[in-house]
Amino acid sequence: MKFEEMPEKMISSRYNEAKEIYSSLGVDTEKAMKTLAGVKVSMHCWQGDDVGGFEVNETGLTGGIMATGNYPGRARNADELRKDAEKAFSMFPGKQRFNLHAIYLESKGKFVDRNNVSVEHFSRWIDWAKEQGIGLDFNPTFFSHPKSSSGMTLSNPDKSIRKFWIEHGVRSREIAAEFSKKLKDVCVNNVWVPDGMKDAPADRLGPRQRLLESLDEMFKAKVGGDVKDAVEGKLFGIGSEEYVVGSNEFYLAYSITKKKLVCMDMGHYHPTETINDKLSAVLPFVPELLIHVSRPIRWDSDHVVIMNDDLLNLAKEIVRCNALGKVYLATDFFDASINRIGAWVVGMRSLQKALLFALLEPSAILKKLELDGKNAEKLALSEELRTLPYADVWNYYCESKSVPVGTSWISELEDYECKVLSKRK
Ligand code: RNT
Ligand code: ZN
Repeated sequence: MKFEEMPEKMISSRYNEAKEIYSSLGVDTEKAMKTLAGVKVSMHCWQGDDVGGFEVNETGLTGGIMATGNYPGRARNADELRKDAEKAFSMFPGKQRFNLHAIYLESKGKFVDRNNVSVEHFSRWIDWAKEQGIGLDFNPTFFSHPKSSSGMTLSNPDKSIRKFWIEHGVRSREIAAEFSKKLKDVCVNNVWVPDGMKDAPADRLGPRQRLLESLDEMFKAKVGGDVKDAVEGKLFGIGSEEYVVGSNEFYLAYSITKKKLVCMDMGHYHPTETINDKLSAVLPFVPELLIHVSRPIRWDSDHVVIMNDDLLNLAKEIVRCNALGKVYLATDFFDASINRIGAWVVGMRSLQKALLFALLEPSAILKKLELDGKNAEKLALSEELRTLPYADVWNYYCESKSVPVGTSWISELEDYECKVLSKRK
């Protein structure tokens, strides 16, 4: 089936009507689009190849996370991954950012261990980012490695193993600093370690004390550039169901006392616990934070992000807290069972749509109703808002940014699959 583009005339006439409808509620659609255009989302590289990376001694994904599925067309090397990412970029509006993991190095066929990674292994990524006019973010990789097979890295009881991972962390911060300097942009460097235990530990405190010391050691070195170090906690992982050393409480306390960014991943809490309420609880204590935009289903399953209530509520909170300038947004999901470029684009477009929806909210009216004790009216208005023509504003926005409007990108996706992905055997 061919998904046709909406005629240009229809896009603008529908937009003009939507603009009037929003304006009657005191909402300026032009301003909303302008604000959205200023938001940069960091698209994660790892959806493109199921968190495999390009190390010479690739060991396969370990560390409490799992990509399931074997849909054909996975990027097999960095050139393919860059091409795929470019294709994805062409299907959502605006220049965004790209988020790399240390295992996405290019080492010319030579084995480079994690404690020896350096910016030279990412020089092609830097050149590409310059060509694309985008910033890069970074993540040290503390999983998929023989020295993480015990399930413990920075908190390992063995000092030499801790030292190895501290070195990796420092190398990664140096790479992030080079990204920042070479691209003249900020670089968020996010630390997530898989450390944990399957069953009840005899000692919960010891590993946490060791993690704390390792982190301090890792963050001690001054690396220059505009690097924002972040730490990401978690409730549980596969094989660390009972105990995760870097739990959410641990990192919230760490980030506040040590002035690091806390990273809240939407999938890292109890199954019914969402992060939208956490934003206003944390913001009074921190200048900035990182959010991993993901979608848990029954567990930290890292499903492709869609515009569900969790995402809308998060977007609304970011806007209502006036925190767009304080929150770094980074996607984090990996579905290997569907076209991977489709996964990227669905996630990115959904997040942008949710932000636009939030920016189109007449929040002043909602707040006033609440203050006046008119809570039925507040509820009624927020329900009616769901059916306002935000899609007409979204379509117009896509058109103005010269990217596919509405469903038409689905045909482009199929075309790329047929011409490029299906040729990868
Ligand atoms: C794992 C964390 C982490 C990873 C990436 C690949 O549970 O969410 O952010 O998904 O580092
Ligand atoms: Zn995450």
